[in-house]
Amino acid sequence: MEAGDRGHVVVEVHGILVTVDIDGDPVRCSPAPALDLYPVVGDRVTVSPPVLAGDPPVVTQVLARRGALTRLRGDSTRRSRDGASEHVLAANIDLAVIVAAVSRPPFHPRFIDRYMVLAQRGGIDVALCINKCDLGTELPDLEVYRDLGLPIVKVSAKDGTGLDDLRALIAGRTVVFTGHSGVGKSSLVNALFADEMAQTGDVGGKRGQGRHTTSRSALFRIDADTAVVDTPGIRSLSLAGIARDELIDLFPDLAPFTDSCRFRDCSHDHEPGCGVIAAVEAGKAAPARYEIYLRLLTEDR
Ligand SMILES: Nc1nc2c(ncn2[C@@H]2O[C@H](COP(=O)(O)OP(=O)(O)OP(=O)(O)O)[C@@H](O)[C@H]2O)c(=O)[nH]1
Ligand SMILES: [Mg+2]
Ligand SMILES: [Zn+2]
Repeated sequence: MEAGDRGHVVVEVHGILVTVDIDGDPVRCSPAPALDLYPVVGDRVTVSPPVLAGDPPVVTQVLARRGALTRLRGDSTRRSRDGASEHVLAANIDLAVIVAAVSRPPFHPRFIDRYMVLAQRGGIDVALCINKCDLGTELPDLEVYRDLGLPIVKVSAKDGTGLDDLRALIAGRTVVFTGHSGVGKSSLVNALFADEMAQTGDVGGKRGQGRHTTSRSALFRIDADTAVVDTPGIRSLSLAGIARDELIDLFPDLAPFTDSCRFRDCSHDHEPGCGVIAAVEAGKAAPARYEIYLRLLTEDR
C-alpha cells in the first residue's frame, strides 16, 4: 500500500475504525494502538497490511496536520459531547464554507459571527454560502460580511442556481461545509456531484429546524485536488475558552485600533480614550462589526 509522500486521506471515522481512501476505494482500517494522534477526517495517514489475514489494514502514522478545524468545550452536536476541551473536527482544511439558508431554518447572522471568530482563531479562511435561494425569501443583509472581503455565494441545491460559483469557490481546495442542521449542507454535496452521496433529511417542525440528519463528518472527493467535508449540523457554537481580552484580536478589522487605547487592559466597551470606540466614531471601523464585538464580549460564551 504505497502512500507516496502525501499519504492516504481519511474520509470517515467511526468508533474504532477509520475509512481511508486508498487509490479511490474506501477501505476500513484500524488505527495502530501506539498512534500519538487519533486520525480525524482529512488526515493524511500511512497504512500497512494487517498482521493477521482477515483483519483490517492498520493506520501506522498520522502525517503532520495543517489547518486543523477544532471546536471548543461546550459546543453541542448530537454526537460530539465527549467532554474534551478542544476537539479536532477535521484536518488539512483550506476553507470553511459557512452554509446558511435564506429561510427554513431561519437565517442566523449570529452563527456566522461566532464562526468567524473561531475560524480566525484557528487561522482558517471562511466563505459564506447562502442556500435555498429558490424559496423566494428576501436575502438577508450581508453587507457587513461583504465589506470584510468574505467570499459570498448564493445558491440553491434544489434548482442549481449558483452551483458554478460554489464550484469555483472550492476548486483546488479541501473545504468543510458547516452550519446549522437543515440548511442544506448534504444537499449541496449531492448537488455538486452527479450522484447522491450524502444522506439528506426533511426540515420539520413549526420552527423549520433541521433534524440532524448527518451524524458524522465525511469527506467527499470532487476531483484530484478538491474535496468537501460534510459535517453534522451545529446546534450551538460555543466561544467558551476564548478569554475576554483575547476577543478583540479575533476581529482583525478592529484589533489595530487598540494600539491607541489609553488603558492597557481596555475592554473596548466603555473606557475613556478607547482607540476602537474612537475609530468607530470617526468612521474608520464598521459600527456593525463593533456591535458584534460588544455582543460577543458581554454574552455568555
Ligand atoms: N427549497 C430548498 N430546499 C432545500 C435546498 N437544499 C436543501 N433543501 C432541503 O432542506 C432539507 C435539509 O437538507 P440537508 O441537506 O439534509 O441539510 P443539512 O444541512 O445537511 O442538515 P444536517 O445533516 O442535519 O446538518 C432537505 O429537506 C432538503 O431537501 C434548497 O436549495 N432549496
Ligand atoms: Mg447533512
Ligand atoms: Zn479600547
